[in-house]
Amino acid sequence: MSFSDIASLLDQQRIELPSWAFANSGTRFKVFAQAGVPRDAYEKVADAAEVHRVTGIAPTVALHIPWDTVDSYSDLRRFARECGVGLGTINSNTFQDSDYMLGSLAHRDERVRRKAIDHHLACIGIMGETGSRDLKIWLADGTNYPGQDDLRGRQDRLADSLAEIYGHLAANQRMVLEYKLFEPSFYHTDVPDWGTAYAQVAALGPKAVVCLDTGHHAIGTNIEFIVMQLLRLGKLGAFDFNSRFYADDDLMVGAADPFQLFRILVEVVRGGAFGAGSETTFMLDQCHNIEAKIPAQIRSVLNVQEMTAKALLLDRTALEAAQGAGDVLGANAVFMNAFYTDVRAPLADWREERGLPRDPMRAFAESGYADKIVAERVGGVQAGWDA
Ligand code: PSV
Ligand code: MN
Repeated sequence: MSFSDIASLLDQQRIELPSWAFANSGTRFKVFAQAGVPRDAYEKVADAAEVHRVTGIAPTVALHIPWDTVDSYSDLRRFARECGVGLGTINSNTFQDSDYMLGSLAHRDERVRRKAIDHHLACIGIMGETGSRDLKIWLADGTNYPGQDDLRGRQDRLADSLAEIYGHLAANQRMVLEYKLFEPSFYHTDVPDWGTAYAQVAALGPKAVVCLDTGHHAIGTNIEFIVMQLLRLGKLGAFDFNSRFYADDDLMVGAADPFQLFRILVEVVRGGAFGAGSETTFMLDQCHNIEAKIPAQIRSVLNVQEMTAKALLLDRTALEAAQGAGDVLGANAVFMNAFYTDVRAPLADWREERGLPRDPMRAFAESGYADKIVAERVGGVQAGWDA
C-alpha cells in the first residue's frame, strides 16, 4: 500500500471544529485572556473558517448553547456559508446554571428537570434553523458523596428525560449522548462510561447514538477497544477528540499520545466509519488556554489527518495473514510499520495538488489574519468559558 493508493480516500475526511476552542478558556485557577479573541458566535465562525481555508478538511463548526446564542440562527448559517463553512452539531449546556447544582435531566425536582428538558427542546428548534443533524448531550449530573442521592432513581429519571427529548427529533436528526468518568461530580456521574451511554441510547432507538470523548476515561483504558465495540454495535455517533495526560485535559489531539490516536483511527477504518458514507462525526473538543487558538486548531486537524493517513496505509492483507498464522511478532511489525511511516511530505504534496498550502501552519502565520483580528476586535466582551 502506497500513499497514492490512499490519496483519494483522504479527500473524504471531515473534521468538525468546536466554536468554544476559539474563545477564552482556562482552568478553575485562571483564564488567560488573549488579544483578538471572538466576541460572539459570528467571530468564532470566522476564525473556524480560517482553519478550513488552510487545511481543506474542517468544513463545519459545532455550536454550544447558550454560549453561542444569537438573534437569528438562519442569519448565522448564512454568514457561515459566506465564510465557506457550515454549522454542525448543537451542544446543549445544563452545567452553568445555578438551578443545575444537583443535576439536570436526572434531577429530583420536576421543575428543574422540566427546565433542562425544555432547554434541549429549544436546541432542537435551533437545529432546524442551523440545518444541524446532531444534538449532543453531555451532562454534569452526578453526586459528590455516597448516599447523597438514589443512584437508581436518577438513572430512571434520566431515561424518562431522554425519551421525551428523543420524541421531538425530526426524522433526519440524532441525539448523541456523551459519557465522562468524573468531573464536576466526584463520587458518581449519571453517564460515566460507554456502557451506560449505550444502555440509555439503545433503549431510545436508532436515532440515538454515543459520543466518545477521548479525554473521558480512566488512565490506561483501551479506548480503541471501545471504538471497535461501539462501531460493532452501530452506535458510535461521534468523537470528541482531544489529548489528556491526567484527566479531561482538553489538550490538542495527538499531542499527548499520537500512537493512541493512530490505534483509534485503525479501528475507525476497520469498523467502516471512515469516509463519505460514515455516520460518525469527527469533532475536536479542545480548549487552548495558553497557546494561540487558531493555530492550535490547525495543528490538531493536521494531527488527525496524519494519523488517519497512517491508519489507511496499514497493510491489512499482510496483517490478516500474520494474524491467521499466529505470527505474533509479524503482525505487530506490520502494525508498527504503518505507524512509523512518515506521511508529512506526501501530505504536503496532497495539499498542493488540491490548491491548499503545503504548510497550513505557516500559511496561517503569513496570512496576517491574527494581526487583523487583534486590530479589529477592540471593545465588546470577549467570549469565554461562561460568557
Ligand atoms: C465535558 O467535559 C465536555 O467534554 C462536553 O463535550 C462539553 O460540551 C465540553 O466538554 C465543553 O468544553
Ligand atoms: Mn466532550
